[in-house]
Amino acid sequence: MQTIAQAQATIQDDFATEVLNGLSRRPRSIPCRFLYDARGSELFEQITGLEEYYPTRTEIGLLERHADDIAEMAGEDVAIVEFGSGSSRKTEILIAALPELDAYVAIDISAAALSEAAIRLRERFPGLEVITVTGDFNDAIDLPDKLIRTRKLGFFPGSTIGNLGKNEAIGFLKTARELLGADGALLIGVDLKKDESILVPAYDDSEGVTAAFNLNLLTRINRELGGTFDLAKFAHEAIYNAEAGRMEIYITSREDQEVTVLGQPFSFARGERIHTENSHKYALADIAAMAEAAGWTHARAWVDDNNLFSVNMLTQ
Ligand code: AVJ
Repeated sequence: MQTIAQAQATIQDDFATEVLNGLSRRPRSIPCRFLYDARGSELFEQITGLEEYYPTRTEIGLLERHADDIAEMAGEDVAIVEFGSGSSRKTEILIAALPELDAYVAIDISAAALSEAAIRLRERFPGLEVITVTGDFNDAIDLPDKLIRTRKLGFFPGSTIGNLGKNEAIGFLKTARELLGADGALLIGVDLKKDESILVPAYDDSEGVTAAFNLNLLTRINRELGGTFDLAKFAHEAIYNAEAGRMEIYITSREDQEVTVLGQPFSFARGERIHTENSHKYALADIAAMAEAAGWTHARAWVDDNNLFSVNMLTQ
């Protein structure tokens, strides 16, 4: 067993290693999971309420509209296992629709988000067993032994799968399939391909919340790794890469400059970028193909009237 202090030191170490490696390679890139410190998670919550950011409200609309269908496919005496649960707001819709729910397992990298959500859910659903697991859902996860025989419905909303590359996404779907077991299912929200005129503002909003979310990574590096980034000298950039079918998020240097992190110098030319996130967009046929490549059956997809977003039920 690790102590909390040891676990925190490991996490810190991982951040230091990833940032130093990420700033040293070309093109520069830092894994997007580091965007979600306490402030980053708060800013992401704000993003989900933005007019330009259609995914959250569209997915919530789909879950509400089709809750009964979803519940029927899920069946009774099932446990929900959520990958990257965040605020668990969407899960509340599912839990309310699944009266015979055995347990809810919430997995997230933010301990703060987990405990806040657990308190709220235990209050709203007093009979429900809420189990929190702090960790990266891409890593191996140990479910409590008592859930071994319980049928499991995985829940992976928000198009978080879009952060992964296509092969990584298939890898995740395979791992989830093993964790959820032979009688498990997976309910997964996936953002759909659409016109750039909708996509770009969704990742570069007029209020600058997404910019603050992205640039907060530099604030985190300054605080946790003794970085010297001047935020005024960097800009948020969001572009659609049509060939790769994804939004790409960057932090771009506004001028030639030098920055140090953990005492190590890094020089930036004007216009030089740090790649901080990918958000892949898929057609329904791509989703079915990825699911099948991972051994799942693409049993059903629910899509809104504007074809913005999809909620998909994968079964064995
Ligand atoms: C949490 C990965 C689904 O890609 O839409 C939103 C993250 N980044 N705005 C997304 C995000 C900038 C979001 N995901």
